[in-house]
Amino acid sequence: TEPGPGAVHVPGWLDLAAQREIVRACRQWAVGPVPMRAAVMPGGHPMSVQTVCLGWHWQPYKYTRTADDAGGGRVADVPDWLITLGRRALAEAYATPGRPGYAPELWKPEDYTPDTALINYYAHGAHMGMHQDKDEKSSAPVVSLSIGDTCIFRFGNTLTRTRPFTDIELNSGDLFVFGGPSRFAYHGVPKTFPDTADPASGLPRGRINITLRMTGLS
Ligand code: MD3
Ligand code: FE
Repeated sequence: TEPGPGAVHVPGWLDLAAQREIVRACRQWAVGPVPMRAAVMPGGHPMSVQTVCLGWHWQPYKYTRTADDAGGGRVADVPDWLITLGRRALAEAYATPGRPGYAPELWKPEDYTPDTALINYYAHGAHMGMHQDKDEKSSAPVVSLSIGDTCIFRFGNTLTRTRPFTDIELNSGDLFVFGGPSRFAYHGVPKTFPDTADPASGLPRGRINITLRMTGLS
């Protein structure tokens, strides 16, 4: 399904075994070398979402090599397996003939080398307001992986943070790729649904979202 040009949703892309492996890695990243934290907005309010970064450290609104708002350490690298997963995600979303949103011209999977990954954790009640991701100096696609609780993802337009937008349910295992004309659209997560992951799945409570990006920085 394709809510906008370059925006491709692939429900259930990650199987449960892959989701569990990713959760295991996330648990380790969350403790260090730079611990997961709620970034503090310029007005002084902490975000309700907690974030741990790989490759580059994101803080509102810039990327730094060291986490000067979280102890000053250097964040862990993006592991090769995650870069490979990002290339597979692009191949699936853009380069699979017949899939809605098929757009092999938007980005070649082999040219996709994400140098940062942001891992967001939504405890019950956390949300993310409408925003654009424009701290990256590259227009490479963003690959998003969702694990755990179902959420409402709000996909807007490039010009305003308001309507028109499309609300889409994202479930555990879903892949979303945002490239081309969708790369700089406003988006947010107004709501998550507590305890909607299958209790037999062994997944933690809450929601995890991983985004892979190319920063264009060096
Ligand atoms: C559309 N995260 O970390 S992922 C973010 O679920 C962020 O945690 C949300 O927005 C989350 O910045 C949404 C989907 C997403 C990520 C980046 C995008 C959608 C995007 C960039 C451009 C357009
Ligand atoms: Fe975003």
